[in-house]
Amino acid sequence: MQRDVERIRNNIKMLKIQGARNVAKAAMAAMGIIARKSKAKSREELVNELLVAADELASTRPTEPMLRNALRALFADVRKSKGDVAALRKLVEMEELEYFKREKEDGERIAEYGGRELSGSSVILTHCHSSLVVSILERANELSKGIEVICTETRPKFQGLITARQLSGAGVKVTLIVDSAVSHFMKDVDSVLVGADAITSKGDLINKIGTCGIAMIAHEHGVNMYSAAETFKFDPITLWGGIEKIEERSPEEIANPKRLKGVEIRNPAFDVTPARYLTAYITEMGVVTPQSLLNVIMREGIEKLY
Ligand code: RUB
Repeated sequence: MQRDVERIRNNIKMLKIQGARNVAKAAMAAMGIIARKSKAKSREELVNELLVAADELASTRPTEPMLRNALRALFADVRKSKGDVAALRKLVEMEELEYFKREKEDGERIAEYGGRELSGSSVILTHCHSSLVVSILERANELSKGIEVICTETRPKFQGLITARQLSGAGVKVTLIVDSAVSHFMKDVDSVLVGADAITSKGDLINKIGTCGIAMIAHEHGVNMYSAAETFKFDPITLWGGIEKIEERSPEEIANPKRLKGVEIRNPAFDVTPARYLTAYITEMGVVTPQSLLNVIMREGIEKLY
């Protein structure tokens, strides 16, 4: 069991599991593994094992509120529950299943809303790899006479190649470009669509490094800028002025520091795009402007985020 959970944790850290949704799903799967395989003899012992693992998983990617929200929602129900260790095992397994079911349904809804919203765009630019973006673009391709997608390669870890491969495999026309070519191609683009790692109470978007620059270029060209995101990407700490922490990854992902003596290498994984550069979030509740997203989340019940 320990090894399974450690494997999940390392795969998240090494980006073998990447993208906010996949990371949150992997963490919930780890909770399920513990519930099924732990040798804990009492409820307290099992809660403790779950908490230690959840803490370690949550620290793997600091800029992932979806991961934290999923774990927080699980522990809120654990706290409310009664019964012995066997009852707790069942509860955690059920929570895992429910999480997967809801995540799938939300994803399908977002693919449909997004597909319809973007089916009028012939050329769409995307950045990095988002599972939601891929399913929206596949749906838009089905609904229209065929779209063309421009994918950035997404330095330093080249997640854009995953997007390019998946879309091309699904029969979408794909062009791959280097990140710095975005401005050159923007005149041919109808819409930009990216994923989301976190959304703040002001409607600002935190996504893969480079997103903000792309949004500013899109704005300059009058091109629509969308982000696909479940409302579970909303970070409640930002309601009280908490600032989303931006993950800084190893310099080795960029260059070998030994060959660049005296040079500081910085490698932030994400950046913040102000709400004013975004046309709308494509969520499971519909296509919502960044300025009204918080109202929509509040109306639907913010308590699910605790
Ligand atoms: C991935 C990234 C994605 C979001 C959304 O960054 O920025 O746009 O996580 O993905 P990394 P999804 O590769 O560093 O994890 O829509 O699948 O949740």
